[in-house]
Amino acid sequence: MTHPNITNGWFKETETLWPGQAMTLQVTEILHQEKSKFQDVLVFQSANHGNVLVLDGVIQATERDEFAYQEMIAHLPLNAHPNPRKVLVIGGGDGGVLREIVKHDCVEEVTLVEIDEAVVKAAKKFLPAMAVGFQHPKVKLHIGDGFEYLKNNESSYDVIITDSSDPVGPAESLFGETFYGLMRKALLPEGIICTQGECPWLHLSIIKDVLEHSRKVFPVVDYAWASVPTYPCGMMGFVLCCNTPGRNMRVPTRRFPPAFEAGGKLRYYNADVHQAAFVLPQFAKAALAL
Ligand code: SPM
Repeated sequence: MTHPNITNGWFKETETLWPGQAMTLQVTEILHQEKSKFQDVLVFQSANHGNVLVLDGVIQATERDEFAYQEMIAHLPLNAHPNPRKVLVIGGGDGGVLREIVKHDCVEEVTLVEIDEAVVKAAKKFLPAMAVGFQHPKVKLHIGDGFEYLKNNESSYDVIITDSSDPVGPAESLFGETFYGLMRKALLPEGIICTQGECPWLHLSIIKDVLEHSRKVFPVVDYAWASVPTYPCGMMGFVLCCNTPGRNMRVPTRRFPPAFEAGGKLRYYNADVHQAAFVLPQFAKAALAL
């Protein structure tokens, strides 16, 4: 098998969203490649980052550091909510976010809406430590368009997580005001959303736009980040919005028991990291008016 992003045994991630720079990873074997109805799907085995999922040439998850992103996008909103019982995930077809959500015993039902079944199938075959999330009895999988799903499910969810790729290709519309309006309508009172919030080093103008239209829709909007080494610049943001005026999402409302945090069930998130994640470097704090 060959792939246009792999030359002489190295994968190179080039994308117009981060011009002039490229993450490279050494490839030991191409495990899967297909043009799905929506995008180019690639999974390769790397020399020291485990198996790697790539969509349209952009790294989505490596087995070495995926836990940082998946834990944060899940546990920030879930632990900011007083009692999350019904959760919706839009995107997240690798299953890693599901794996994290079901760590919350109070969650009764999780629905994942993924537009591209090819991603789910590839994850189940080649990324079993992430796709394990699909096996949980509380999880329902719906293959379809997140936009359409939201339109048909008003006032239904305590937490909505949008685990999307970047705002080019199939995920572009997930960064617009209309989508945020639909998410708000799909929330129950006290509901919280958390979305993939790009990188302040690269995308301040995209993030500013998203925060601006979020503020038109939600009474409380905030921004957090995590260190994810294989994403461009190693920094990944999260947009959090809440339906409850005055709620402070920076302090966890609920906490995992200390033994759970320390017992190997979590590798990135803990209650201190939750609070620290909202502390931004000055250039980002000022630009985003936080
Ligand atoms: N469940 C993992 C899916 C990952 N979704 C987010 C991927 C983002 C990849 N690009 C990062 C660009 C950083 N600005």
